[in-house]
Amino acid sequence: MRTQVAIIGAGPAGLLLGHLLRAEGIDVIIVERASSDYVLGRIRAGVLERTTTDLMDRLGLGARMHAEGLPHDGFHLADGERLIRIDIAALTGRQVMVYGQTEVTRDLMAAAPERGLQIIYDAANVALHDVESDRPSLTFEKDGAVRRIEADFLCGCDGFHGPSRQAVPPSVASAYEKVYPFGWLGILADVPPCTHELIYANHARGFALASMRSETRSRYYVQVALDEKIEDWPDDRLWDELAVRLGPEAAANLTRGPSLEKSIAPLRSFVFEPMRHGRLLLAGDSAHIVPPTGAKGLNLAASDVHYLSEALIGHYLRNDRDGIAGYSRKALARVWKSERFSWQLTRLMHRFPDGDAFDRRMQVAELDYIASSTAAQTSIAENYVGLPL
Ligand code: RFL
Ligand code: PHB
Repeated sequence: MRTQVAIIGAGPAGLLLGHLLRAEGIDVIIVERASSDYVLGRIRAGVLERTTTDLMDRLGLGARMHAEGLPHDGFHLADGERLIRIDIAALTGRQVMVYGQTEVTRDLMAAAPERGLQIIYDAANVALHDVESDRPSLTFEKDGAVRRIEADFLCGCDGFHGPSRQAVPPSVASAYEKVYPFGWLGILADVPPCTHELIYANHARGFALASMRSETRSRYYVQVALDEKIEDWPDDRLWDELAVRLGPEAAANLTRGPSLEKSIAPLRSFVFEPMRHGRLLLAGDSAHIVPPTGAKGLNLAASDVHYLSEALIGHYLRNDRDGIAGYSRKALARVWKSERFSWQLTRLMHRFPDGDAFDRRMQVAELDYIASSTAAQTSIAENYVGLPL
């Protein structure tokens, strides 16, 4: 098989990129290790920046998102005593959209056949070849046979554990990493959310987040130690813990119900540089990870894909070679700013097992400052809604 662009991974980064290239008539094949059901079964991001919703609109795929998604004007930081509202709409003139990654993925998947976007699911042992040459290729196994796809470019959209990043020789790359000493235990349940807006709570027993997917489906998280297991957290224990950590106001409105999904995710910050090596281009979680506290992971994948699609479209439609050469620098400038914001909010809102009394006083002082300063709230708001492209 031969194509212009071969994409590894059919998560949001790969699907968005595939659609943006197809919209300009560029030939694309996506190769995905998992099945489509497996991809849709993963419960992840819930908050979309305008940059992400704009991409869906540009593709003409935003109708269901606008009909079913919930535009939010603000969110809250809770510190055990008070709720600090960050009025993102008043402070930035922008909103965020609460619409699950699962739904974004579903919309992109559903539109693939009619737009000529070929996705090969259940592709085992994907391997990248000759990325430093003008004729890169990838191989994979499907239905007992080994297949090869030759392409002009390979795009690594295969998440943190995929093979693309490994195809960049360590001698030309740098990786920066911070692993946090805790994870998030998430629960999804068909119960109405306890508040209209998200609450990020710093409580003595650890962080908690009240989020949602719709008026009837809630998503909550609690900070847990890395050695904790799902079995340690029957639904009742989790609801009790949320009621304590989110504070009395939220607890009074907390509707309990059986979990549809429960999982633990470790938290890390990670950046891999550069995001291009020869004809291999990385986008999304394959190149960087943020802790979920700032709701930035999916949105960063979308902004990478915006820059990468511009570069590839310039290459094919305008014979512009500079776009590809400049992709990594452009994408990383935005990545590092999101890394900073996600790290700062994570540090502010969690209880660190190795934190001392001084660290705690710093959190209290920072929350006090945020509560009393429009400048501080504006800084948080403009990062939360997403920095300009
Ligand atoms: P994905 O979604 O991991 O997709 C990668 C795809 O590549 C496939 N793959 C392979 N395919 C072929 N061969 C291989 N060898 C392969 N190995 C892997 C995988 O099967 C998969 O289909 O990466 P992508 O597309 O870069 O998208 C990134 C986002 O998924 C991620 O950043 C967000 O989910 C992060 N995130 C959040 N982001 C936000 O913007 N807002 C949020 O509110 C938010 N909340 C979250 C989150 C992530 C979380 N977890 C579980 C990590 C909340 C949580 C709990
Ligand atoms: C979610 O709803 O899954 C969610 C919302 C906000 C975050 C992280 C996750 O910061």
